Amino acid sequence: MSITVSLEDLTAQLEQLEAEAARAIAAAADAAALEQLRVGLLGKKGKLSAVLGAMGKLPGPDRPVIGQRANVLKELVSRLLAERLGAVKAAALAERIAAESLDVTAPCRHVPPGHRHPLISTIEEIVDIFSGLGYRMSEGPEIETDYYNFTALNIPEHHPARDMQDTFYLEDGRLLRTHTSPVQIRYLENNPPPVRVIAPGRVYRRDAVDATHSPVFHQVEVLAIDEGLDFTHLRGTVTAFLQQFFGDLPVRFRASYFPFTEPSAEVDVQWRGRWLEVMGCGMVDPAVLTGMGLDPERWSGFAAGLGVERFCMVRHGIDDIRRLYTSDLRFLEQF
Ligand code: 2NM
Repeated sequence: MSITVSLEDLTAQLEQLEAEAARAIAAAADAAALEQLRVGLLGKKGKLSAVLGAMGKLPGPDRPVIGQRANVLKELVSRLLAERLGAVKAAALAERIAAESLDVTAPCRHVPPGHRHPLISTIEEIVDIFSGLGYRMSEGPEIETDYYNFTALNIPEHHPARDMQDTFYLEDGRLLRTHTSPVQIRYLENNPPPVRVIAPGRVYRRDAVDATHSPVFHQVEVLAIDEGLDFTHLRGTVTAFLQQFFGDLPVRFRASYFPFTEPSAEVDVQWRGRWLEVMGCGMVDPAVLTGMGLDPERWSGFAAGLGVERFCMVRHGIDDIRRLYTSDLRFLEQF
């Protein structure tokens, strides 16, 4: 038994399908419902496929008429699906935005603002003053070789000058730097004079802890090398720096000794009526210049070094260096 289908039948079916699809799509509430409709209408086992399956039973000349009509339907349904999908997504977004409204006046959890550690601000202040005097800043490794920390600075092995700066050694013979001068030696290797450079950083000495000593502390070292530099340039620079940092107070230089400078001096400032020793300095020893391949007949230089903790303690009236390392907020919040 064969079922006969007519062109009119199929055309009517397609028209009915179109009307049904348009109604269902317009009523679909969300993306999932639309996907379900797409599968039911246009999928392999969907309603359109069913109609097209019956097309084979039409007389030959009628088939393209239904084929074309089916294509028009397919395109229309696809377009309606896409449009409706856009609309439901936009509606969902609008709803979410309305529901998630943000009250910018609502009270919030209190997060106290942080600030720099007083040691860091002291370093920054010192670096700022020297950059105003035309100095570059340079940094280097805290683990150093014997050469950069001692030998290049005119402190040979087995020389008593080594006792001034006892340090910590690694098993491979390297050591924790006792000053930031090695940074300046490295800087000179890469930058021909004239140079003006300061080297801030952490340094190490084998010292017992007390109110004024720590095996780890911070230094800033200063170096200028040029033609014609003499002790007056050293004195002028150090005095200008100290008066910017501490205010316009008396400064005095006392003869001293460092292996890497000759002559050398300690510098005191008169702070609240007392003389306080605040830095060391001197003219770079010709032996250091020669070691760097510089002719001491042409180049001369001055250098100075200071302990950041001491500067910080004097400035803020702090009586114990350990306060700078214990991270006690009741103390640190005062700065
Ligand atoms: C000081 C005192 C005197 C110093 C020397 C050098 C270098 F690299 F040029 F040799 N840098 N810093 C120096 C000189 C440091 O600290 C108390």
